[in-house]
Amino acid sequence: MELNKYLDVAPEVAAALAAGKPVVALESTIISHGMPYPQNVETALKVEEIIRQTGAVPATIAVIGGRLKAGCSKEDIEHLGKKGLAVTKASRRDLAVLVARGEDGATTVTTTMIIAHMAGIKIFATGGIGGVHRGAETTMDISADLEELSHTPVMVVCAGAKSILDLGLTLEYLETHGVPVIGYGTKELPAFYTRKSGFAVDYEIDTPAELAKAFAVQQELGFQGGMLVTNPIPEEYSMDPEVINKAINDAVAEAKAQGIHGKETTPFLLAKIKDLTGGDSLDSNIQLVFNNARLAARTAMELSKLA
Ligand code: PSU
Ligand code: MN
Repeated sequence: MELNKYLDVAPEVAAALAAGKPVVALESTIISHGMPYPQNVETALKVEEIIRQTGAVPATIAVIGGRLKAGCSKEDIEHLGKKGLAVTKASRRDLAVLVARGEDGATTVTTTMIIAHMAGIKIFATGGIGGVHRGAETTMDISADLEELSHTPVMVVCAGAKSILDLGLTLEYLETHGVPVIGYGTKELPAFYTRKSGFAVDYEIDTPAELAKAFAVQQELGFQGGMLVTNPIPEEYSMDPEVINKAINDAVAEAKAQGIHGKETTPFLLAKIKDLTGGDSLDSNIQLVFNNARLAARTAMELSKLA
């Protein structure tokens, strides 16, 4: 495949892809905007280590000095984590200008999928995806992540979505756009901090081999879209639903009162929830990312056997 002239694939990632070995993409908004320094850097490096230990090659994705990176160095990750909120949160509409100007960007689920696909990476692990926000019937605030899932062929392994979103409308949107929503070992959509949401997923799948098979068939059918795998947070790290739901409701009310909108909404809500739960939510967040990285790596290994 001819690679995009703005893309740098790290040597280790390029070698793995050329040899048909498993590779797992990781996003960088979670580093710059999702967690405080230094836990963000520690977590990002640990996630890479977990993927390696499982048997795949990690590729943290970001925009550094206007270059699209499929595979960040340790220094890149340290840079993104230290610079934090000063790194532009980069969605699809931001990429061209950031590259043209030679700037940095922290990639969301959307842009991580885009760059992963450019590089030839098929599986991506993260924490939570964006979705249809509560009140979207008036604000029209719907994450570009859903649109990307509808037309970019990358499997996204996440812990569901936070109920800062309207989970029911998020599922409706994904249905309309033809994105399969899979529960890993569950029939219920997990709600990030908790294993349950009250909403059903489309299919329960119980093994990485079956996940890989479903994704391979989707590609062989010539479908261009992605697949969303929702992996419940391990029981021991899941939060008390009452505590977390109160924090989420308070955060949503505060965002409304302060008139927060646009791309600031999600980072504002995430930071507020962390304040309100005194850091307990950060610990859960870190653990669920580890759990998703493991599943993504195991699935990438199964997928590489099918190719
Ligand atoms: N939801 C989370 N954690 C996150 C994000 C969303 O629970 O870190 C980040 C991801 O990078 C996601 C982005 O792609 O926020 C979505 O932002 P928006 O809602 O502005 O599209
Ligand atoms: Mn939005």
